[in-house]
Amino acid sequence: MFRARLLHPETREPVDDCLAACFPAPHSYTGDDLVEISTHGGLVVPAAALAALVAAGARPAAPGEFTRRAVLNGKMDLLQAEATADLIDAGSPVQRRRALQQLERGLSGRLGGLRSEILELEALIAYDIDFPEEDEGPVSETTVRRAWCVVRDRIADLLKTAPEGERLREGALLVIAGRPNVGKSSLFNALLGTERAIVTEIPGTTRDAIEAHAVIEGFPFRIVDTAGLRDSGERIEQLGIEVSKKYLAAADLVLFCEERDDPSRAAFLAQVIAPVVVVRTKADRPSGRPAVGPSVSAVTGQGMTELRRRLAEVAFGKLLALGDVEPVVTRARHRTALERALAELEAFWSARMAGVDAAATATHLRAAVLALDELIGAVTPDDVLDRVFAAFCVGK
Ligand SMILES: Nc1nc2c(ncn2[C@@H]2O[C@H](COP(=O)(O)OP(=O)(O)OP(=O)(O)O)[C@@H](O)[C@H]2O)c(=O)[nH]1
Ligand SMILES: [Mg+2]
Repeated sequence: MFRARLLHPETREPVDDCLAACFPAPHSYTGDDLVEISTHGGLVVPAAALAALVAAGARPAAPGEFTRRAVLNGKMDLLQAEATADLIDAGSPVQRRRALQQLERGLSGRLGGLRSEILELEALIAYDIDFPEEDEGPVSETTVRRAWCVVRDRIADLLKTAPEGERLREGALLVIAGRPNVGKSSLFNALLGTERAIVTEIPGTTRDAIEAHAVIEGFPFRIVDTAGLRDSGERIEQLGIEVSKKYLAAADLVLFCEERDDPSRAAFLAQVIAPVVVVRTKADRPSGRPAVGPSVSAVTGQGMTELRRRLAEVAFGKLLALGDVEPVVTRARHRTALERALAELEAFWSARMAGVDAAATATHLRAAVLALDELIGAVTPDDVLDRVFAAFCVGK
């Protein structure tokens, strides 16, 4: 790192007194020779510095270009590159911890292990390939079957983390529903910790769905407050109710609010596909019969801790049970690659059972390895790289 005077290459006019840090290859972020120039801030100086650099032959980087170069130069794999983007975008503690774990090769390591296991399985059947006429090779069928089962189950287990893993990147869509005036907006505000939605004693106050981000027990949620569900002749309210129904269809989970036993609850539950948490609202008020689910009060805060825990459990129960060490797949790209690997492993066994010769069955194992290699980024077609880095911002 040294102090330098930045001159315009043509006019030789001094542009700034700046700091330059040199990172010689291969020890830089990208693996190339890299110089980082820190100029004074403001509007004019950085723009003039950039103009001088462009005049000297530089060009602005494309979105994600630095990380893309790092991948191509073998400084990190594709999963680590995705984790870099996830770490920057993280909006909740669990997202940050997961991204960091992936950046530290948690998922890459697991996939590398699976890859070796498939290659070992291929080695086990090598004798059958070399001596197809022999009945019984030196490796028993039980050994082959056990090795196959282990790797297949491990891939299937990893795939099971995909629904909640993908939800972790997007935030779980939590839709608050119930009859008018039961306290939905009050609960929405209480979960957000700010007075975002309007609350009044008039039924039908919320006309349109309102969406906001919130962190519950460290997990990301997108919470939607909706118009209370009822048969309304009023046009705007009716439109709001239609919007509520659309959100309900897309929900990851639904928080159904009722002030007392709601006779419409059963009909409502029958229509919703997502898991539903039923809460009794306004718990600070004396009520008749005991509640079916948890009771909460948006006014006193009673029951809110239990409710938060319950919501995190319903939306992210599998991840909670896994803990922080087990790797998780968080993108559709991961899921489809693992599905391909799993399908090839299944095809391998069916072919073997059908008496297909060993050399032909081995092509399925190689295809499974290729699917994992593409996932890790060991062999990466350009269009895959394009898709991964399209989501990056400039300068990363
Ligand atoms: N005592 C008490 N009153 C509450 C509580 N939650 C909401 N209320 C009151 O109940 C009324 C309705 O609250 P909202 O949060 O607007 O209810 P809503 O379900 O959003 O109503 P709509 O938008 O009309 O469907 C307001 O007068 C609130 O002050 C609570 O926990 N305790
Ligand atoms: Mg409301």
